[in-house]
Amino acid sequence: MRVLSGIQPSGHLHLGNYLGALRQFVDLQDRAQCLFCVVDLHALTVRQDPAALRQSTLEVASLYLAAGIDPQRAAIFVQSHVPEHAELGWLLGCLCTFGELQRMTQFKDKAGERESVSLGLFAYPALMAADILLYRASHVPVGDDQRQHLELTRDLAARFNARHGETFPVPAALIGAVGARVMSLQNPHEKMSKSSPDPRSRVELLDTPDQVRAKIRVAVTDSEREIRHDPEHKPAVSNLLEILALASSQSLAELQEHYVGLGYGRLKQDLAEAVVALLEPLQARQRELSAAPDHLRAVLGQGAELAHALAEDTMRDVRTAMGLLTAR
Ligand code: ATP
Ligand code: LTN
Repeated sequence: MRVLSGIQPSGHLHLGNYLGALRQFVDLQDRAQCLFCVVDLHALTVRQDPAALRQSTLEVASLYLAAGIDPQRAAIFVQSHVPEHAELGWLLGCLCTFGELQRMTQFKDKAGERESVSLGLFAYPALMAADILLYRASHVPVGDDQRQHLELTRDLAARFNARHGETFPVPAALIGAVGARVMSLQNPHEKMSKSSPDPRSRVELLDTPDQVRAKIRVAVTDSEREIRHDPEHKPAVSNLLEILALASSQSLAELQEHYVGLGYGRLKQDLAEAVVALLEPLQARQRELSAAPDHLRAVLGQGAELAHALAEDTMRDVRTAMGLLTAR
């Protein structure tokens, strides 16, 4: 089993990134060869401030470590440190059709919000497929929103193999049963996202305990007072229950029973304290790491070296298979 996944340094990480992705990364490192990448080239598909992007890249890397990824067991690296990502992204872009990219819902959502749309934003899924196939990954842990991109990656792998000979395994998505789609605290019909303009919509992993409490206190709820898990009729309360289930390691059934006769205020108080407790050890480790930037740089250097060796190997096969002439 070889695992690859990535998170964009496009802002501050939030509970959705943790529960949908990062938490799974930590569990997988004992069972598989793992590569976790900070996908800075993907962040550039929308406009970024250069200094903020550099800062955010280091912050995401430090949160990988703070969450419990062990650099002795898993490679942690920055996408742009391995230039083969961009090269394979181009080659896969030549296999991928305009129609396929036009059907991507993430593209439609993100393009709809802005007046100017970059070629990079359109080609984003081809680069993501390259991230995965470059390491011949077999499994990709992601949140539910990435399902469609993974399907396209699988199609591209199969298409490449059919046209150019068996080169890539067809990778499988690993999507958790709970936590794969954490919703906004302000609109339970939208996913929690780094780029939402309303900071109250998300709990960030580096929020202070008081910020966490305040955001949960003003989270929207549903009509009627009953606390039950019913995403269709009670989307907001169901979202709070799911987050609480994960943060406190209790089942939804246990929680539902516990809250019979209790009100939303109580649920929110308990949730706030559970989230504060979940984040506290992670924040303590992150503070230590940010005080030792050389250590983080060394981890990223070592990760890039390992990743680069694997990437070079794949690219030799890919260039030959596609008919590119070797330089000598
Ligand atoms: P942006 O808002 O800038 O698009 P994002 O918050 O969606 O960013 P990504 O970097 O695109 O974050 O995603 C990193 C990982 O976190 C992916 O595996 C993605 O599926 C997962 N993820 C993102 N948001 C959520 C969410 N609300 N619930 C569960 N998983 C999520
Ligand atoms: N598209 C992903 C981020 C991402 C990714 C990857 C995830 C880029 N490359 C490779 C898994 C594997 C997102 O979360 N928006």
